[in-house]
Amino acid sequence: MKTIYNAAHRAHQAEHEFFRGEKVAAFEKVERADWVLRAVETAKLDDVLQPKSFDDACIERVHSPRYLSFLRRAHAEYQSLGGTGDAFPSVWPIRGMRSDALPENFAARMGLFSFDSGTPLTSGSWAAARAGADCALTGADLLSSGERAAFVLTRPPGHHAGSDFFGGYCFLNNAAIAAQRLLDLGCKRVAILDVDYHHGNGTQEIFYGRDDVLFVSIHGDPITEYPFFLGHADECGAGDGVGFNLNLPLPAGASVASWFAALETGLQRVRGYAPDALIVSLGVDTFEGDPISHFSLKTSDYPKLGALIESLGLPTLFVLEGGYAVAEIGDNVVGVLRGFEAR
Ligand code: SP5
Ligand code: ZN
Repeated sequence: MKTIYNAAHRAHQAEHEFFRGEKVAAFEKVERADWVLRAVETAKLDDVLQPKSFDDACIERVHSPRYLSFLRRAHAEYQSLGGTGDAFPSVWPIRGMRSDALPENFAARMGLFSFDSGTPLTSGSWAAARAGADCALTGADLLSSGERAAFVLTRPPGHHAGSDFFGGYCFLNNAAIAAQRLLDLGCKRVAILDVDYHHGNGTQEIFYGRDDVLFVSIHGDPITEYPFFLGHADECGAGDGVGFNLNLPLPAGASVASWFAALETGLQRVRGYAPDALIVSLGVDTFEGDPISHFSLKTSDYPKLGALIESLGLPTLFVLEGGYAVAEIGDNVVGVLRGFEAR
């Protein structure tokens, strides 16, 4: 399968994040994509393509215009106020406060449009994320023109970003943007299977009230795991979306066998939905050596995951999400892709 690569990802280079009051090296770093690209090339997967350029209208199908206009200028605005380095939010509109009124104050808007302080907003965040969205859109167009599968190799990741907020290292929801593009190009139903260790709260939020996108996620139980405030098993959708959201949380430390059992449940639900296309939010932070996660998949488990996804027989777009064990991220991601192709 072809890879669509976001060369502009390099513009997003966080200096640090915070852990227990300390500045620690950012986990979501440039080398992640380098390792994946190297593994794609070593495996001779297929061509590596640059993305085409898409109009902002394609992104506004998923993200609100006021969020996008904030994000596009946010770091420049921060700098113009004397801010140095990466920008972090510090104040949020919690329950009982208003998020409809747009504040003038920059710090207030940082908080309005985010849900954590773990996502450094860098001078290159917009450029990198926007190019990533172009990769996702290019991938959707490839499926639409008849490709069986494609791989969107991009960072920063996307699945924690919602219609009008960033967080969890994510700014633009690449998987959601691709799903909406497929619908706009004629698909009636699209399924998103999210196998990242963390619940894809942004993707869930974007499609929660809709029946034209099925969201299925296997993840660490939010009772102990990030993003904590979404991803429980009883979240089934709302309104037209009831029955089209399936969360399969597993306790931190869950076995590989229980993970694959949850995957089987998720795949059954996707089969029952009979979508026209599948998008896989492909995080490999389920790996046993991941520095911030607590599942224990081994490198040899990833080809099996790819083969099981292939057995659905659907046009499939893989979109890179998390995975922070950089030395192994390439083999793990490409293991999934090769497992898909080998069947
Ligand atoms: C896309 C994705 O995988 N986002 C994950 C965001 C997780 N953010 C919280 C990270 C908390 C890191 N804790 C450090 C533990 C060091 N032992
Ligand atoms: Zn993750």
